[in-house]
Amino acid sequence: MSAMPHAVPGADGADVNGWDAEAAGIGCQPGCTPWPPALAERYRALGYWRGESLADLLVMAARRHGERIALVAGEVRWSYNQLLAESLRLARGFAALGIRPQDRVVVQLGNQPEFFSVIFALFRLGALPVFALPAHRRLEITHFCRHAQAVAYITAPRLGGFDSHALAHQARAACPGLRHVLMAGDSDCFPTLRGLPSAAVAPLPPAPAASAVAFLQLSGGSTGTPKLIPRTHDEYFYTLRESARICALTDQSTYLCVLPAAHNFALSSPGTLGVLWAGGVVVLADDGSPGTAFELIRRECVTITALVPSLVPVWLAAAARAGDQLASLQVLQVGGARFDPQLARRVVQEFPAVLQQVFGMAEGLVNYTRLDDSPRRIASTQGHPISPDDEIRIVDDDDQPVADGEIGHLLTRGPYTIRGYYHAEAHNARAFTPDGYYRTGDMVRRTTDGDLVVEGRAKDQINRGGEKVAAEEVELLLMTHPGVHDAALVAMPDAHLGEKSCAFVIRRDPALRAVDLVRFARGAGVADFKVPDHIEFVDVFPQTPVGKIDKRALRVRIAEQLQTTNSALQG
Ligand code: AMP
Ligand code: DBH
Repeated sequence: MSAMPHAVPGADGADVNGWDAEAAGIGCQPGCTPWPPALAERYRALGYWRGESLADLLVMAARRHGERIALVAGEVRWSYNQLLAESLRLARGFAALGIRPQDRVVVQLGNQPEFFSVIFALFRLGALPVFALPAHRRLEITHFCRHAQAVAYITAPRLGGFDSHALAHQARAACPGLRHVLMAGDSDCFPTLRGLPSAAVAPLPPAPAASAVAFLQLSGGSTGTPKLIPRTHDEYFYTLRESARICALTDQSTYLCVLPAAHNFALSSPGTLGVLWAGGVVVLADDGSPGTAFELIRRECVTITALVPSLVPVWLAAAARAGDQLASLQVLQVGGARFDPQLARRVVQEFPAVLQQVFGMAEGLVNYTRLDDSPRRIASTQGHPISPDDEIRIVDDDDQPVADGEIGHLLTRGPYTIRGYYHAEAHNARAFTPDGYYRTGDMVRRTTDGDLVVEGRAKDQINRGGEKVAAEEVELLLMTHPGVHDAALVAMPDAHLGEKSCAFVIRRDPALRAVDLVRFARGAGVADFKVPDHIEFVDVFPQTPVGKIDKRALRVRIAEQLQTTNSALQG
């Protein structure tokens, strides 16, 4: 297979594998793959890409909805005008620190108003937020800072229950390129957002081109190091507009954000940014428990919210006792991981809001069931793409189309699906076809109605209730332990999360215990959700005929073992 032209254009935007990126006005940033000019032209002509940036989104929303409430977090309420003013104050402050257009800034914030003022400030500057999750720790944060060559890291003193000061010190020590660490909140050790030089100290640079990359989103990935996803203003704005339309958002909509705000689902499908575009209210929650969420739904008259499937059973149980607490809720979105059709049917029948299934990815393609679809379609499919120009191919292992209705690998390209990861040439050659389709790693079939059903996964990943764990990343980590000879991470069934992770380990040191390895992984500085949930010691790995580790056999082995244990417990 010949490699896709994973172009890394020069800063001058000169000829790139036959594409004149400058003339096309797209993806001229180093490390980013441009769209072919003819397609870019087409997406513009069709009105998908309108030359408006995500900074323009907030300016337009503030012009229309100025004094109306944009954000609610606890007792804090910010109007659109306040959000815009605060983001401009920060933009000036960042500029005064020397943060320039195109600079990368790792942003690790919880569901707090500052998440929005910070990212809109960076959008206005043309600097690129790199969206870390609150759960990320030293290894992930230092990797993002180094890989993106970030000049700044913006975090909060507390992330959930976690005191992030030590993490911030570690990041600064490990990343010499990091010129600034800023805290959203009080801190004795680091400069705060509040303390940034204010008002007209620094002039703002010209607004960024809408064709430029707006931010780097994270991929759940399947490789040893997490990949970064460059998304442009133009194409992301398109998904926000269309998602808002598909979800029937208006300025009367109120969205409850219970998932991490930086997650692509909560950010854009239609998420907080789609709601801000529509002029609605975004309510930020600290967690997704019904105890927290239902009270906010009642108090703020929430109309739409988004969950991962693992939250659904507790929401269903609590809804049965909720009285009229949920009376305002119109739409319950569920996505991010496999959603059991039986559970989906229960939501359709029992939950007092319309279910919308969402199958999306930070790389681009998003599918929705439509609000007026039949209950059967909503319960049994993951819907269809946002755009008529989303191209879908369902293929066998040799990239040949499967017959209609058969299961195959999902490949896609279109007006908002990336053409390459950030600075990842070798990986891009595998992750994209020569003609630019993204290999999603998902196994799907298409119904006669044109909906997609996710049937499985070919990528080496564990989807732990919507939190994605790249197997290789954890395997490499475990293999840095001197007592480990080899490791293979696979998914095992879990009643609550859908999947958890099981590490099969070949020991070098026979005295090594599972608890030692778990402690080791925890201490290594990775997000907690990547620490193996279970460890099995083995002498050899089963092999496929071509001599690779047979992970399917390992998955079967642990699933059978769990079943035996469960039967024994029940018997
Ligand atoms: P990421 O590429 O990290 O943004 O993760 C996106 C992946 O999450 C998809 O490629 C799917 O594997 C998975 N995913 C998202 N939504 C769904 C869904 N509704 N059903 C099944 N899997 C999903
Ligand atoms: O899982 C995802 O990444 C996801 C799910 C739903 C996503 O990125 C999205 C919608 O936009």
